Amino acid sequence: MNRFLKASSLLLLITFFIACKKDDGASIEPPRDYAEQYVVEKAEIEDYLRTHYIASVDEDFNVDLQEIPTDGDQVSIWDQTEYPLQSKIVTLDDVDFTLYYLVLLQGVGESPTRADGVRVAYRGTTLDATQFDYNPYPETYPSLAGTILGWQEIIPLFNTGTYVDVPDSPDPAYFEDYGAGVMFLPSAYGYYELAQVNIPAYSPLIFNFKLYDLNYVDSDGDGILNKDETENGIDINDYDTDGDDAPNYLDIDDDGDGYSTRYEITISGTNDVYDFEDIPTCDGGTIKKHLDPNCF
Ligand SMILES: [Ca+2]
Ligand SMILES: [Ca+2]
Ligand SMILES: [Ca+2]
Repeated sequence: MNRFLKASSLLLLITFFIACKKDDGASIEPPRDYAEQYVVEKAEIEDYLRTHYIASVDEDFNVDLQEIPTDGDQVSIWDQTEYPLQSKIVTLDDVDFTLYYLVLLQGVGESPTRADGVRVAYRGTTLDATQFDYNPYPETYPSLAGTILGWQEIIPLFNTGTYVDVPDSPDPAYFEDYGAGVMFLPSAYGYYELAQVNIPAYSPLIFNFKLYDLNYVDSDGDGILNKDETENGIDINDYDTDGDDAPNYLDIDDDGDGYSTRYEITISGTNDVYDFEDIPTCDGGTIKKHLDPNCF
């Protein structure tokens, strides 16, 4: 997707210069209202799900989605039961969005947070089946936070796979039992008003993706991995111990007591920090001390 971001910047620049040449002083059209635009796209996405079917899923979980022909008896993506259609409700600017997705395989390993590194392969298409990107081999992204919002919401619902490298075998190593799925995203969770190569502005996007591997990240460098900056499956964006609007994974003083988390979890007399599980509670306390504003 970096490629797209670059392409997008270039495109913006070109568009800007063309716009300037054509009509000096003309203002750039503001992005459309999320709620209004989503009404249109939700209908488009649901129509797609009711008029297309899963023609095939191969052994590498590459999916072929096709339009149901007139008088065809294929069962739509919406109605089929082999890969029951799933959805996740998310909120952006007070608008609730339904992100539809299919689980082709859950995966057996770990799940990333929205700010962890991932190794993925994917194919991206628009609803009219235009392929705008295709990366069939494992590609590394240092953080999901640098990708579109839809990836940040859906990929963490899957698990990584197992790396298989047979010693002395000339065959390349590979992954098995990895998470694989399909996501159907409204454009607010893609590129919205920013047109990309082969993606017009306000295009819903379909990604067929595989999650092979992940790399846990410590975004705020406080010594605690993002995955441990929350609990009970709460999205790391929504976990904010001191309520200062900086979620713990981006807050260097999680409990807001004036002592940095790193200081609080450093083992006395050393420069090392405790493993997360070993961070002590305060005397008589029940929560780890970096989350307890009553001590440090
Ligand atoms: Ca951290
Ligand atoms: Ca905070
Ligand atoms: Ca603190």
